[in-house]
Amino acid sequence: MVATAPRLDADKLRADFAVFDELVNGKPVAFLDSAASTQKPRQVLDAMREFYEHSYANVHRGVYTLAERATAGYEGAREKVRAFVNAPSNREVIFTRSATEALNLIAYAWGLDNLGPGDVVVITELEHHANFVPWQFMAKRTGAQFVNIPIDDLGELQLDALDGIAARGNVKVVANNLVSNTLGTINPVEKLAEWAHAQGAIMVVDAAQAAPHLQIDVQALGCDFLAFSSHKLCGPSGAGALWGRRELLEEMQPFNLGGEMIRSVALDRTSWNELPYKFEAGTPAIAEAYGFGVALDYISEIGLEAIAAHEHELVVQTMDALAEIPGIRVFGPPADRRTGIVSFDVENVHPHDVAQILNWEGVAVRAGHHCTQPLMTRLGVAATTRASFYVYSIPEDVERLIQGLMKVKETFGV
Ligand code: 7TS
Repeated sequence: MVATAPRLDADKLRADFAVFDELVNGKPVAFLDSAASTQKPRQVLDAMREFYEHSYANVHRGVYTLAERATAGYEGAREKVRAFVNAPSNREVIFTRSATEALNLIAYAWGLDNLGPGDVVVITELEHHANFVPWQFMAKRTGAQFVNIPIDDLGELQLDALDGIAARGNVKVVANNLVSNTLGTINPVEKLAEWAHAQGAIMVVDAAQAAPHLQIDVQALGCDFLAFSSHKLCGPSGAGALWGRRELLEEMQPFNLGGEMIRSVALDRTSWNELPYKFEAGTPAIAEAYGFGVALDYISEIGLEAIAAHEHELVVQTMDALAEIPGIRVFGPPADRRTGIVSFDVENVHPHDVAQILNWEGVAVRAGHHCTQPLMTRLGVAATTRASFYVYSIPEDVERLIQGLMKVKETFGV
């Protein structure tokens, strides 16, 4: 018997997304900007509406039925996040506003007390600003060095630079994305985590661009913190998650202060609540966390293996077609070492002009630096055009992208 890889039926899934039944500017939309944020299926939207209508109150404080339902929905979502990343305990899962907030939480709450002169903060040349700027800021503030792992011309990390970095001082933290949002590169986080631990450092993983596309197992990755957002995996915006190793979270001071995160407050002394509440001050994004959990169910049911296989087919189709067009340069590694992201440059045409003409054709892509300016500098460009895929993307979207690019070339005479 031949084992068949799991597959998804994108045409069938598209029925869950109302936007694909509509015309945008008179055309059906070829939505190729899922790396920025995904569309939302009816299942998530209906569940959130139902939650607001029948189970809504503030969480963790009421003894009445609605508050109990709301708390059960919110805490149920925490359990879904835990299972999704195979975290050992619910107490290690903190709801945040986004991956950005989760990464800032680590940089502040861990960094302020653990970094100082002589220490080294290690990031990479292909970080999203969300995992770059907070560490740069914290290194400056504490007097630590801020050192980056360079990439090669394909956008892959040059791990032979690690010895030189270790020689520079006391490496305390290594922060890297599991998948690059600009190139789609899948980074060797397990290896980096091993190296980080050998230096006595912690490993912080930005999984914003990985969690929607690859099975995540924080224990197998061997990292210490991992952050991701709901809105990139069919869930609502305004919700994200941070997983952290319990010993570290226990030792850390809180990030936000106020209600819910305390055990007791008096004029002379305040003590902190237990995990995870110590890091969840104030009223959280309750229905959004609930919707996040429903989105995790939605994509888990489709299956991450099927999602990865589907995106791979679209990436191969895109890269093959782009290779046929003179004057187009594709950035990043070969298709088998990336997720569903393709960044490229059309010679002599600014990416914003490319995206504008594609928009007239009903093709939605992102043009810009993608919040990765150090990477743009390394690639020697100010911006790229980026197409990115998700469960509802279809080969016809790619065909429309390619036809649109022909229009771009015709318009600019390139
Ligand atoms: N890390 C990576 C790798 C990302 O791609 C993003 C968002 C973030 C962190 C921040 O996530 P947020 O949910 O807190 O905003 N990336 C993108 C993008 O590529 N285009 O728009 C947002």
